[in-house]
Amino acid sequence: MSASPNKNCKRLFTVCIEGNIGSGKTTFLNNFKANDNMLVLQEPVELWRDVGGTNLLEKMYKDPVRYGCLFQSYVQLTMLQLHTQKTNLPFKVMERSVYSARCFIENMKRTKMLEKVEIDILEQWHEWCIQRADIQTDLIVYLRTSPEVVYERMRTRARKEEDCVSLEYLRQVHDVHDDWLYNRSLFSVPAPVMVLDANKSVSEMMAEFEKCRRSIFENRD
Ligand code: DCP
Repeated sequence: MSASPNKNCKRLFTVCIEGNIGSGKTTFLNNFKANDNMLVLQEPVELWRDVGGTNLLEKMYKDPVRYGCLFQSYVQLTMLQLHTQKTNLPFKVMERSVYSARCFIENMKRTKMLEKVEIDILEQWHEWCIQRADIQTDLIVYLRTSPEVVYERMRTRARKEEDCVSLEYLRQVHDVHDDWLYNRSLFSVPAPVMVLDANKSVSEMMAEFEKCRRSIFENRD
């Protein structure tokens, strides 16, 4: 772990779980469901798969040039909806965030997948969310993995939309996350970052989860 959460914080304490595709965010997040003082918000992948009957995730992978911008714009909306979901509980734990949505936009920029004007608009939306929306975050948990490990996991889980996702693409997505949260050389980091080695097996990750959970509770009270 490389950081502690903000101390003495009595308002809602928000944690975002981040990491590459297949890094184990959902499994890690689900462990928090045993705590009845936490609102646990899974990433809205199901919404992306069914936008009024259209599987936008599938369209994005099949034709990223045509649908990449539209998809990322919808991701930003649905993530913003999670950030702003009200609760009376003291803790909110989210899978991904508006912040990491920027990683995918950055990758589309690096690989020249989108037109400059599309990137400009997505970045303006992102900037507006960061500056104006109530998306305050207290801790980022970065499930750091190697691209080879997540590639194997992704093949094993066999989500049909991800059939065409290559190891090369996972390397790109890894590099953007690492530049952002590990090397700290990309866009700004909105909260302290806890880096966990998520190449570990599910059972080994339980110990990491316990450390993380304790640290969140200890640092809030
Ligand atoms: N995705 C994307 N752009 C985003 C967010 C997600 O293209 N801004 C894609 C990548 C995946 C799918 O959506 O194909 C879900 O990705 P996540 O990494 O967010 O979720 P996973 O289900 O892979 O997470 P994990 O396996 O870590 O639980």
